[in-house]
Amino acid sequence: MTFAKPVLLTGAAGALGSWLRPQLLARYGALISSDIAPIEAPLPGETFVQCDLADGVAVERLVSQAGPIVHFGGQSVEAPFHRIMASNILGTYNMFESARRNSNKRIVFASSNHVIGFHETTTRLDAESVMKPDGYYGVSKAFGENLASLYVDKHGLEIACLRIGTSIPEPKDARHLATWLAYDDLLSLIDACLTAPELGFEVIYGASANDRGWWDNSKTRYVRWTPKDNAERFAAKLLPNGDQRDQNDIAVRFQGGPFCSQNYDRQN
Ligand code: 15L
Repeated sequence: MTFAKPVLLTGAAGALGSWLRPQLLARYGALISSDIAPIEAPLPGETFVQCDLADGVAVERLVSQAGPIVHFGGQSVEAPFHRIMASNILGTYNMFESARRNSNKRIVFASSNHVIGFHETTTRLDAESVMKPDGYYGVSKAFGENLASLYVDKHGLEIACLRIGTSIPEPKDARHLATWLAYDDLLSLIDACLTAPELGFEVIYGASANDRGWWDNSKTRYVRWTPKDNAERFAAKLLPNGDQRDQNDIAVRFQGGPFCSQNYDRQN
């Protein structure tokens, strides 16, 4: 499929962005990549624009050259509030507002499982479950989802918020057996969002078809996506003696794992 204007990928220098660049380019024919950090060299057919998401003028210029937006830029782990505020809160506002002004209707927004991180791992969630962020990072992604909802309802944008679990080449620990999103499944998810005939506001959990998963996507309204991989094929290697973790450990008890235990000082 091709679009009238090139797909814009933000966060292009990050781990997921670096993997996605050639894939999106091959699928959609033209790509504008952007990041606050430089990349080594653009690929044939790719244009790279270095841009700080907190700089509204630069974001507007970037977005005006592009069509659909795959917004993976910003801080991707927990950090001091002011850093999160600049890249993820102001940065996401700049991105959605520029999209509105330039009529770039469709956005795939990399949200995160840390929007719901303080749900216990015994709870199965769907898109309507209440948000329970597990840090400033999770709060910033919750902000992004709410901003998306506003821009869809008030301005007619089309935004899919991907609550990505753990997208890495292979699961590395017991938690990842539930949260893993294989790279090929991430790509098919982005593609399903970009090519859905109709899209409004959608929240989709980004996890492979993991036997131990916690998230239910059966209520999606617009996007039809069936992940193919399953972290269970790594279980025997990761847990040769079964799951012996202390289930009362904060990082085990809650879905956000180590993001929940970071700075946790609740006494009761
Ligand atoms: C995320 O949102 C992070 O971007 C990623 O680095 C992982 O920590 C992932 O969540 C996770 O929960 O495993």
